[in-house]
Amino acid sequence: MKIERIVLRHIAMPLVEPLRTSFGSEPLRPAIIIEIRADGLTGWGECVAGGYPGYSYETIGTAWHVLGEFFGPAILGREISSVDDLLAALNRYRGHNMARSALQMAVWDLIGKAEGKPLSALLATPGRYDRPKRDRVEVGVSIGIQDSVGATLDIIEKRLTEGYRRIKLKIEPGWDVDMISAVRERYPEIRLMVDANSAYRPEDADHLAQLDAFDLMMIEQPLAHDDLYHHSRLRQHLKTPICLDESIETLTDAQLALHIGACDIINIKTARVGGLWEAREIHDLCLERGVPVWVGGMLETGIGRAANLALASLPGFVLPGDISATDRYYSPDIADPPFVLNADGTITVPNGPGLGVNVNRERLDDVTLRSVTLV
Ligand code: OSB
Ligand code: MG
Repeated sequence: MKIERIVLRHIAMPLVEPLRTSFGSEPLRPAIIIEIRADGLTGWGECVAGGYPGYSYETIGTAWHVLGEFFGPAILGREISSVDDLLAALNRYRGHNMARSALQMAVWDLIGKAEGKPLSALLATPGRYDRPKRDRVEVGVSIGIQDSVGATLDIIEKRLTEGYRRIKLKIEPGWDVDMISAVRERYPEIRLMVDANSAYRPEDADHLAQLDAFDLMMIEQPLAHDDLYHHSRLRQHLKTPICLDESIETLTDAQLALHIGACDIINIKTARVGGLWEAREIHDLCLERGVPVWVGGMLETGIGRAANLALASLPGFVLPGDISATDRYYSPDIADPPFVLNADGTITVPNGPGLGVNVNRERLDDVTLRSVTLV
C-alpha cells in the first residue's frame, strides 16, 4: 500500500473525571490523532503524549514535531504493506516512542482493514501461542489522588457498583499508608493495587514496607523511571510484588529488569514501548518466563482503547488491564461504539477489521485545536 496522505490532528478532550497522579492532573486530555490514507482505506492512530513532560519526556509538542518532520515524511509516498516495512522506515530514528507507536497503530489499522482481520487476530498470528486469544478481557479502574479518604471511599464504592473488580489507587508520600489502611478496612476482599508514578526514593523502603500489611496485588513504579537498580533492592525488602511501568521502554529494559530481579510484574503500555509490535515482544518474553503482565492505560480515546483491548487479548495478559469503559473517561468519545463493562467485569475485544471502531469526524472536528496534512 502506498501511503498517500497523513493528517495529524491535535485534539483536547474534556475528561469526565481528571486523574490526579503524583505528577499532577490535566482536565483536558490532549492527544494527536493520526489519519493515514492508502489504497482508498483510512488507518487511525492515537498519540498519548501529555501536555507537559511528566509521565514521559515526550509532549504533544515533541510528538507533533517528530511526526510532522520525520516519522510522517519517512513513510509518505512509500510502499508500506507490513509493520516490518514501517519498522524499517523508522529504524534510523531514535526514541520518541509515543509518536512512533501512534504511527504504527495507524498502520496496523490499515493492514487489518486491507486484510479484513481484527487487530487481535493480526497480533495472535496462527501458531504463535499455544493458548487461544480471549474475546473479552478482564479490566480494572484507576482512581486518582482525592482530597480526602472519605472521597476515596465514595469513588471506590461507585466503581464497585459499576462492576469493576480491580481497583488501582494512585499514591504519593503523605497519601499512602493511612489511606490504604482505611480502604482495606472498609473493603477487606477487593483486588487492590497502588501506583506511585515514581514518587518515592530508595530511603523510603521501610515506609513502603508498611504496605505489606494490606494484601496488595502490587505496587506500581515506586521509584524513579531510570532506577532499575534500586527497584531490585526494594524488591528484596517488600513482600508486595513490584510492577514496573515508566522504567520499561524497550525489550532490553524488560530483559535487564527480569535478569536483575527489579520487578515481579510488568505493565505494558504500547505507547511507552514504541508500538504494538514492541508491546507484543515484551509480552512474549514475559509469557516465556512466566512473568505476569497487564495492559496499562493512558486515558486513551476509543481509538487507543480499541488497540489496548486487542493487545490485552493475548494469552500472557493474565492480570486485569487499566482499560475502563468509555463513560469513565469521555462523554462523548470521538469513536463509536463506546466500550461498556460486561456483567463479569470484562470488556469485549472489538472484532471488526483493524481497530474495529468508527471515528466520528464531526466530533473529531469539534475537539481539534490544529491540524496539518502531509501529502
Ligand atoms: O501511570 O498508569 C499510569 C494515566 C496517565 C499517565 C500515567 C498513568 C495513567 C493511568 C491511567 O493510570 C489509567 C487509565 O487509562 O485508565
Ligand atoms: Mg503507572
